[in-house]
Amino acid sequence: SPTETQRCIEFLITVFQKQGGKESYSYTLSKTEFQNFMNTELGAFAKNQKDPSVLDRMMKKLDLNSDEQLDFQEFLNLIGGMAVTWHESFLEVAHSHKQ
Ligand SMILES: [Ca+2]
Repeated sequence: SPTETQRCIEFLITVFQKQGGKESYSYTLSKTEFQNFMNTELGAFAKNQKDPSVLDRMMKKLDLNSDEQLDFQEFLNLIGGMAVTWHESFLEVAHSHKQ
């Protein structure tokens, strides 16, 4: 049976394909699909952004080849970036508890 890590990778692929399949290109996220993904899957993050152009700017930054679609690699940069941010905030919390 798959390990937790394998399941986690598989899950990311499923989430990406499910979201990406809503418009014509199955294996990329359009701007609408990206916004939809952020609002449904990362709603807490999206709600904290008072400025609605934040998601626009994020999309532009993530779309490395500027084709206005996020492919799986570009999507993983988003997940990776969030993981690093969350990891750092865990470290900060752990650190502040020590003092
Ligand atoms: Ca792209």
